[in-house]
Amino acid sequence: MSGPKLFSDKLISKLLDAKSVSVLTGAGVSAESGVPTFRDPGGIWEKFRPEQLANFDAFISDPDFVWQWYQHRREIMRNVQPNDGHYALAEMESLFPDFNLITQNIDNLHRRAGSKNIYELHGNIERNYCISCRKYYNDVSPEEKQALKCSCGGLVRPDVVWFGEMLPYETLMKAEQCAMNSDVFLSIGTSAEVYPAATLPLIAKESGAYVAEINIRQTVITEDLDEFITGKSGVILKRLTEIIKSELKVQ
Ligand code: BJW
Ligand code: ZN
Repeated sequence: MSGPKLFSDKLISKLLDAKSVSVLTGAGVSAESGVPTFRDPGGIWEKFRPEQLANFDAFISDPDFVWQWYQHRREIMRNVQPNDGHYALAEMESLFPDFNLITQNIDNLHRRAGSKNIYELHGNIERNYCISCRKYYNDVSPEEKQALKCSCGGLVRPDVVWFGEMLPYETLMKAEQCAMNSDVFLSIGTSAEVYPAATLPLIAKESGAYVAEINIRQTVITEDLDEFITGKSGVILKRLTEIIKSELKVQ
């Protein structure tokens, strides 16, 4: 394997011994695909404050504005492709006896890359549901410029988790179990500023896992973890997967 050393031998040996590996991904994992992050320079919240768009009150006070915002982001997400990081994570699923991908991303790129065991904490932008009867509307035309109305008369909203809303209960419980049971936990491309997702790497650490963070810059939790790996997740994850495969003698 050529090139500079990106991570420790300890991480490799922990991964080779691991029965259960879990990862938490955030917007940084999709940055190399061209999906804007939230809190980086040029990120989404530089133009719009979260409270303007990512909460229920904003939707109720101006449904069409919020709807158009999500239609715009759907357009971006439909036109991008998974990157090396998404593909590496999909491949990792077959390299470990138990591999869990917990994501805060709503962009569906992990699924498009082939990951199967996915826990989506903040929903999925491709789905919508009626706020009155919870009927789902998933094949909405990009041409729909106004917030859809359900057959029952209720407003149809994107199936994403806004500030002040509970995360899907079963998914969060499962994610917490994964964190508690993992031998190695990777926190990748997330600022770790949004709760409760941000507690998962810390839960894993408290439960005895070896916890590494992959990010282009340090975060608020870096100091609490075992290892910080600096760089783009696409590059790091591709390399990490190649090394694991070569050690395991997998083609
Ligand atoms: C790269 C890279 C590359 C870039 N490679 N890396 C005070 C204390 C504690 C909690 C709270 C509090 N006040 C309020 C709360 C609760 C609140 C919260 O956490 N607020 C904080 C901001 C303080 N949380 C909630 O409300 C949650 N619900 C909840 O707690 O329910 C219980 C409850 C209910 C009622 C009352 C009280 C409690 C819900 C959170 C929902 C978050 N929703 C969003 C929007 C989703 C829909 C949409 O997209 O429109 O989810 S917000 C946004 O942030 C989105 C993301 O999933 C989430 C996390 O962001 P992420 O992924 O980390 O992205 P960035 O941009 O922050 O970071 C990108 C990182 O990538 C950076 O570190 C870069 O360096 C890195 N990077 N390129 C590797 N190539
Ligand atoms: Zn309805």
